[in-house]
Amino acid sequence: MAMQITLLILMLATPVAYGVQHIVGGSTGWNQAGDYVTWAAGEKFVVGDTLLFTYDSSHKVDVVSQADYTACNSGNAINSYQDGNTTVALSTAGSMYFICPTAGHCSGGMKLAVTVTAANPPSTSPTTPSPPGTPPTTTTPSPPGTTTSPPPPPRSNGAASIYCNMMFGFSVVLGTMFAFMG
Ligand SMILES: *[C@@H]1O[C@H](CO)[C@@H](O)[C@H](O)[C@H]1NC(C)=O
Ligand SMILES: [Cu+2]
Repeated sequence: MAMQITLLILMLATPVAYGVQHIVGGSTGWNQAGDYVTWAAGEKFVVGDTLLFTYDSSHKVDVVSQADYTACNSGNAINSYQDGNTTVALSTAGSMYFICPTAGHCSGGMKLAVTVTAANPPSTSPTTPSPPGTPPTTTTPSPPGTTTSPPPPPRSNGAASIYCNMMFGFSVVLGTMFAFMG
């Protein structure tokens, strides 16, 4: 029993780092066949997530400004990668822009804009109007100890809710223990 308690305490003490890795272009990857407008529209980018660009040596990844994204100009790139397997951390809320600097590729559509949202937006801010017709998101908490996680794991409401679920599980376990002891 002491073992289980130690494990639970360890779980609680471990900071929850829960970022989603977005493989740019999905199974297509980063190349001229990709449609990155459609791909990005189907993803939800949150601070703490990462992008993974996979590409061959005919391509690169340049991080650029919005203006250079629009103009397909790689002359002022903020960052440039060419290792073929590039992870970019989405560390701040806002927009990020990527283009392939190989001649003709960006203008042919090899460009990506992502909008990154804060990890824990205020849930009930009266000044934040929610989009019409959006149902409230309800995540069914799974009991602790359940290890049925299908890949990829569904995004929960964030670290806070995971923490809450864990705290809930913890108190249930403690309560049960004390019920048996007393
Ligand atoms: C590419 O990078 C990802 C994330 O760092 C890593 O998991 C994967 O093993 C890498 N793949 C190759 C082929 O290096
Ligand atoms: Cu390219």
